[in-house]
Amino acid sequence: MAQTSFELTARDGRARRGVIRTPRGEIRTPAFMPVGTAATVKGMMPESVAATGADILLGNTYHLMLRPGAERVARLGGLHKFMNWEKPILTDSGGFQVMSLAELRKLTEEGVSFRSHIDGSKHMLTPERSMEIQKLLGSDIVMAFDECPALPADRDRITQSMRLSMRWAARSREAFGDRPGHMLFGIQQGGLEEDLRGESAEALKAIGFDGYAVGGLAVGEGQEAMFSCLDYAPDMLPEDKPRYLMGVGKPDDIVGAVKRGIDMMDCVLPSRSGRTGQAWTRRGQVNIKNARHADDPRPLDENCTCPACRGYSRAYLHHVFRAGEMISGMLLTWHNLHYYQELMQGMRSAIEAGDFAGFEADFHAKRAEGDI
Ligand code: PRF
Ligand code: ZN
Repeated sequence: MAQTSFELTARDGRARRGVIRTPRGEIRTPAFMPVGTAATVKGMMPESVAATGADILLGNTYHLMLRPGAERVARLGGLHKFMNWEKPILTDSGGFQVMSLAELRKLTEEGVSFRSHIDGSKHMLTPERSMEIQKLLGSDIVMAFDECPALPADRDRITQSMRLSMRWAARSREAFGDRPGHMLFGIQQGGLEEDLRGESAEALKAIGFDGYAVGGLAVGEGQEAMFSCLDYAPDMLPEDKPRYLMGVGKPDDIVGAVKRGIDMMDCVLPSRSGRTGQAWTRRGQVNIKNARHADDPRPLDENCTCPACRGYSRAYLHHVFRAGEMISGMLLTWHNLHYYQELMQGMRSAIEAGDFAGFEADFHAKRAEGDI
């Protein structure tokens, strides 16, 4: 019997409400996955991440293979045990991070060789090695190994890169094998070219995956271009499988993506911006560094039930940020992740109620009012 499944429970327009079932728990979709790159969501205890409402975390092949090493994590009982997170984990396959972080990269048909950004040591990632690492980590949702060109890129470059990614997708599928309880997702590429997105979708469907990601977006093209692509790209993928938009995004990107049929997303934004003094609220972005908060006894958002908003004033959050105290990043990250999860819950409820349009209108109206 298959130990994983995806069920769609409601739809409203192109927006979808569903559930992914895995042996480690259910993932309510649309889902936002906090990023736990180095076996931690920076500044958060795993139980706190769970308390924000997250059903699943994202981990990274690239970072974990370099430090502490996939074989070591496996010897220590796998990533879930290592980081004390028992719910599902999705791992990215590494190619994207190699291209943005590693040094002396060399791309061939076989894979990509590179030097570590940490200590300069030499490594090679191939579809086969990426599948092996993700298995050693014990990832529940494994991503196919792909290449993602930065945009803008010329059509020829995007075509060659997409076709290479599709050959790697077939090798990923072959190397992954049959692993009950674990899912393998393919990644659509093709830049902003509709026909290439279509060719990529057909190649992936012919191979057959448990879920399908839209890759290659949010790489410098801007929101309008990304939405134009999302007007057609998700519909090229199988209806009955989860669709994951990789590396997205700001709250308004997320709402626009869900409206266009996306079921899963991840982004470092809520956690990273928490550490740089940026908070996200229903009224938009708040920069806690700003001097206007220094005497403000009110919480970041009086309607928010997170620990940062229940227990602390803007004045305090401003002070601890200015003073460089660790609690600053902890509280703002908690608030931001709580806000993101509340946004997802709001969309899930709106889809169930058949009122995604009403949700979207409220979302934009509240932001237009601006911070109090
Ligand atoms: N491929 C992989 N990881 C990714 C991307 C991709 O295209 C993106 C693009 N936004 C983020 N993370 N494997
Ligand atoms: Zn809050």
